[in-house]
Amino acid sequence: MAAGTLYTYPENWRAFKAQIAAQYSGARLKIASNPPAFTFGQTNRSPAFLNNFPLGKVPAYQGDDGFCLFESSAIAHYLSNDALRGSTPQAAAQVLQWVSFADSEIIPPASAWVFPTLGIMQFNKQATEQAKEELKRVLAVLNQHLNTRTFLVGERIGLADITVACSLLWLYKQVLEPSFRQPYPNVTRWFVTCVNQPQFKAVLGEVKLCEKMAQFDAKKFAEMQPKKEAPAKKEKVSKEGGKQQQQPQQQEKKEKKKEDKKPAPAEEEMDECEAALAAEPKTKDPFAHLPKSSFVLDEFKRKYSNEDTLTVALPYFCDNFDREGFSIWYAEYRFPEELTMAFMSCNLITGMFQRLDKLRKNAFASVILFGANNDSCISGIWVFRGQELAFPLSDDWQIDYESYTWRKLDVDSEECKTMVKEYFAWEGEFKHVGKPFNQGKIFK
Ligand SMILES: N[C@@H](CCC(=O)N[C@@H](CS)C(=O)NCC(=O)O)C(=O)O
Repeated sequence: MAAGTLYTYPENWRAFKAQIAAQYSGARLKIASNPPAFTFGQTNRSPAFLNNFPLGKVPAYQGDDGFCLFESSAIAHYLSNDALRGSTPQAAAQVLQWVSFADSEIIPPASAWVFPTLGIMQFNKQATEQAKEELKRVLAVLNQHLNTRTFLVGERIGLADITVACSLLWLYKQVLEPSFRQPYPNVTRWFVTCVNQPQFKAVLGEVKLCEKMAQFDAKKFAEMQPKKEAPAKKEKVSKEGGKQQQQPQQQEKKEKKKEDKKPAPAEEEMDECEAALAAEPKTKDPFAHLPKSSFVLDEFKRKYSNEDTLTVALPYFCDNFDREGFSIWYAEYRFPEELTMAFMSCNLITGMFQRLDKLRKNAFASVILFGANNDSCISGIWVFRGQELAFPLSDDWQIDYESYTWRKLDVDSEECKTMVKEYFAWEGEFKHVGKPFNQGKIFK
């Protein structure tokens, strides 16, 4: 069973294909879509990323075993099972047919029509009208095919349905208003069936079909253009919503006027993906609602890093811990049988810490790898701001936490006191870990 990380930006429909396929197949997929794990425009241009994915594009997949793959359809294929891929040569070929159909027949006109409505591409009336006509043809083909079928290939949902439905996602959300989709009832019936499957819902959430065709969002488009150094320009919006010729300010020189009359050079506009990312709402502090705490986590961390654990840091922790403002959790890695080389398991732990860097001000953890190569387990003590597990509070933090079981400890219990002491000091009996691990070597 495949297990690995999918690098993408949030809400990327290309990544959705792989994510939904993984929901069906049971492949274990971590999503790296936000800092610190992944910053679109930075991480994907770093030498380390380019070494694995030379185009620097996302989605990109890296297996826990190091296997790297780019191109969203290939990733979705890899994360599928045989049932999704088509279990006969004919079915598999038909799946490929619909995947190619989505790439070459749906995506180009869908992008031309939908992106201006999201304000991430300039509006061009002719291009939009042409896209609408192309999509009518595409929808008619699908409608005809689905006239006698529930799904695109075979009797069950497969990769063809996942891929084509994801390609139609933004169309159905933004522009396919009831009158436009009315001639294609089989397509809408099939699309609604797909997106209401639990495996789709787990990734897409509730998909609300468009009620009124969205138009070009000129304001958003203007806002999302990168700031230029040139003086401010006035901008008018035509009745159709198209941006008219930009007018330079009067005091600018004639030469400058000439320049400004040219359409903006392509490289100055955001590409569709950067614009989609810029459109993401800014995340707010997930702990903002909590009352101020008397326990200064930073101060404890300073003592823990610089002074003796048992004589200084631990007593400070016990004396100052704020049970209303913080909670203590025991975490155990769920798949110890998959841990092989110790250095890889250590990377797993440190990778998790790196991905959770933004939690630094609100959490502390001491995690230990017990045992030896090919026979080990991981567990730790986590201290979190608030009384709930912090991970679900932010999409940024959800990559690793499902690989662990989490148990909130009663701060007054002997169990908690012992665990805190042992994990903080990295020494002790670790009775709960059991033999042979608690007698074996401890990698810290
Ligand atoms: N055919 C590719 C397209 C991937 C693609 O164009 N990705 C864009 C984001 S939507 C990207 O990563 N662009 C970054 C760049 O070009 O630097 C796929 O389906 O995976």
